Amino acid sequence: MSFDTVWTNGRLWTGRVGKMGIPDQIVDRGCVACTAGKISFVGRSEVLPTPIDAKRIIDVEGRLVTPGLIDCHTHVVYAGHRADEWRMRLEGCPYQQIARSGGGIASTVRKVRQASEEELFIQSARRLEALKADGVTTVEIKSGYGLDAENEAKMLRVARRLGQQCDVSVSTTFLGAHAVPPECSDKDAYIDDVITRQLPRIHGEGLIDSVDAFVEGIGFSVDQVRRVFDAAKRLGIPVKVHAEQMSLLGGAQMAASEFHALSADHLEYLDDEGVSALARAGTVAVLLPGAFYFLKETQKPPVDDLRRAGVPLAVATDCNPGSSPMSSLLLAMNMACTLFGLTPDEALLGVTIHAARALRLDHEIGSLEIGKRCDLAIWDVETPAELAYHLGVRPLFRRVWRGNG
Ligand code: DI6
Ligand code: FE
Repeated sequence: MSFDTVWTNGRLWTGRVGKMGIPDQIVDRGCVACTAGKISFVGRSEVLPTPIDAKRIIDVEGRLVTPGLIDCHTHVVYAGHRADEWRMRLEGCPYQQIARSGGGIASTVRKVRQASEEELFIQSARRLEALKADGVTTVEIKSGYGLDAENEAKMLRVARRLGQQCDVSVSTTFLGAHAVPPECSDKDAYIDDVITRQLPRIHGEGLIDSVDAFVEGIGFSVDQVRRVFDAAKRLGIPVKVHAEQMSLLGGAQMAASEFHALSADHLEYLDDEGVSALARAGTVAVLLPGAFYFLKETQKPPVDDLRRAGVPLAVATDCNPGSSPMSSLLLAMNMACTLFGLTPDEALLGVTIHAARALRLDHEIGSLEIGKRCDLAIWDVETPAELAYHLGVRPLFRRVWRGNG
């Protein structure tokens, strides 16, 4: 057998999960081989016939090798910043009040509409580079700051272009139902626009991999979002939801039980029925501790209940200018452990195989298995727990995307 590249002498954390939900043991003196961008061997070096027949052999000298990390919930495409608003919040003005008085998401909408596609690309690429420096090889990117057909499409074109030009895989999410745009006073009328104008047109341009919506007092009601999801379903597009972040409205339960949502995200206020609905539907719970931290929230997601119910837990940055201006997935892992009580192993599963599942890409990425894409992160650490432990160190040695790197 002839390989393109073989990485030898690694300590492999495969991300494969056994029957009891427990990850495989570390494979010492392990090898990963790549052929045509896909993993063609993974396991102990002894099993490979010697001498190894490969165009390139890289000795990683005992370093930890994991699947490339996956950030399954970001709003990385946006323009400007909201540091002024942050200062107001530090002085005691609540996030929801700022949103209701025309700031918040609406202020980023103004900046995104003003920005050219090129400007938006340059600003977003900078944040994407920071994510990549943490070993990220796949990123989900949402729209939601355009809030009309033209600007939502502009955001998702930028997202696609980032995926074409930045050595990273991008999964796009249409989040037209993120907020009501400044020019519109009626939420139902805006939802009509999302369903009849934005969604069909942007889907027609091939820009939508999934559809998301924000169920919240400052966002939309369960009934309004149900209409958006019905429209997505008719087009055959999978859905996910921002739900129970600041209050319990039942968005997660609706999305899971009625639409088999890929994921339900935030979930600080999720109740028992919501937990059961996620478990039954196989919906991934995406935890976003950056937003919890940055908004100084106190209500934590019901991690013990989710775990007991067997709901897969993912962890993401929620990188956005208002509630989580964070471009470090390793920091999100640390926060998931320190703030929400995940174990370091759970945090790592949360940015690999469970994040892949939240994007319906678990057959292609998220673990070191033959046939999957050869996306790897090679780390200057001894143990997997160190990935979530070091703050601000960025222990990445090398990032491999589709066999390159
Ligand atoms: N929840 C969030 O945390 C972000 N969007 C959402 O639905 C916040 C977006 C922003 O404030 O710009
Ligand atoms: Fe978000």
